[in-house]
Amino acid sequence: MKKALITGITGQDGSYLAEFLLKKGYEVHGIKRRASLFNTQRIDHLYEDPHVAQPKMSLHYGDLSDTSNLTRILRDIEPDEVYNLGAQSHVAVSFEAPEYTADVDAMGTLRLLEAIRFLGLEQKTKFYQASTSELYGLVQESPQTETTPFYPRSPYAVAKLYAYWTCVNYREAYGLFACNGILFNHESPRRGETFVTRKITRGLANISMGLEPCLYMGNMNALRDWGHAKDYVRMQWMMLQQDEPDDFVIATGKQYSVREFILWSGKELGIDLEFSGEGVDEVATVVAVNGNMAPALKEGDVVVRVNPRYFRPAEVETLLGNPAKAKEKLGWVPEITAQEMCAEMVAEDHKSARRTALLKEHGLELPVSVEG
Ligand code: NDP
Ligand code: GDR
Repeated sequence: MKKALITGITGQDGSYLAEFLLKKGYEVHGIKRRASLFNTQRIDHLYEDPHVAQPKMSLHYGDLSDTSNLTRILRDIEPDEVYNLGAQSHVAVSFEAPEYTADVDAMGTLRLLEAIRFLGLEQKTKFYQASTSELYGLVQESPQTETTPFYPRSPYAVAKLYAYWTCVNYREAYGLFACNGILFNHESPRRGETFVTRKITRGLANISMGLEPCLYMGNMNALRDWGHAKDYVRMQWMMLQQDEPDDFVIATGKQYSVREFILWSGKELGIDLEFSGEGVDEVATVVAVNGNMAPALKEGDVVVRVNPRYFRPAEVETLLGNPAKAKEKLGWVPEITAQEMCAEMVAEDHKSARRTALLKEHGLELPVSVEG
């Protein structure tokens, strides 16, 4: 039985990857951070009580900022594969906490790779690094491929650039089987609530049920190549099953704006929206309500406004990936379109908004977090 260690197992990708590897028969180990509240919601359905069985999935307390902790976990498990998905992964937050982001996203990767080397696991342990399309930042060519020059535009992207090259360097210097997946944005109903797609699907679902008044957005002109996390974790595993380590762009090859994603989400809720105004005065207004998914809305309601607090000090305006190498060498193609993914996300968020609205109707009001 192969053993895998996943950093970031409690995150969006970590949860899908753990599911995927368990189905493949792996023994899965994950690093979780100590938190003052439970932070395992995304993997609770995979949990097996360690008191009664030898579980297929085990969690270890740890942190990418703690060298001895990482080394001890690696020594105890001796994994066949390490998936380094743990990160301070929010681009806007990285401008607020640049040093922490560098410590976890850049140095954390170095710590793991050094621990593998220190423990003499170079020939046994394969390493996957969660690299990102944010490396392209101010894009130098379009669509972006594995050879497009990088131009990072945030502390997050700069930290991930360090991690990218460290991974390449350990491959070249020490013969480690280390791969970079240069993944473009990928989303799902498990996406963190403050990333733009989930902020939109959750926000509009709440508004449609009368739980929030309005959605406040940043730069709606931004263009992204959005895929589904389920498709992308499959590729993370495929990369480590090759004969030779290599780096791959993982993307859909299609690009849409944040504004388009808002319109799709509205449609899924039966709301037709129209944008008007410009810059910080731009709004989206309801022009028709169809069906019964949005009982709180009527024609003329303003549901989206712009708020400059969501603008970034330096923006990545456009990203579009060319996944030809992944298709050619590994036979990978994405199976879920951005529109299908949006529909799935809206359906899940609407279910949860209905539940909250029902409780409210019965006097059991739950606070709805809106800060994003
Ligand atoms: P999430 O933000 O959903 O998950 C991040 C994970 O990292 C969480 O489990 C989090 O723990 C953990 N983590 C954060 N800080 C630390 C730390 N100091 N030590 C250990 N673990 C930590 O990210 P995604 O699942 O979306 O992304 C996975 C990886 O892929 C990340 O590295 C991200 O940067 C990268 N990436 C993501 C893309 C995307 O579109 N989703 C695209 C390209 C790259 P906790 O749950 O406790 O917060
Ligand atoms: P990104 O994702 O920065 O691409 O990083 P995010 O969803 O946060 O932003 C995408 C684009 O939407 C614009 N935007 C807003 N973004 C947020 N979060 N909130 C808003 O209100 C808002 N309004 C407009 C942003 O400015 C941006 O242009 C994600 C993360 O998962 C990274 O970890 C990963 O590496 C990259 O994708 C690929």
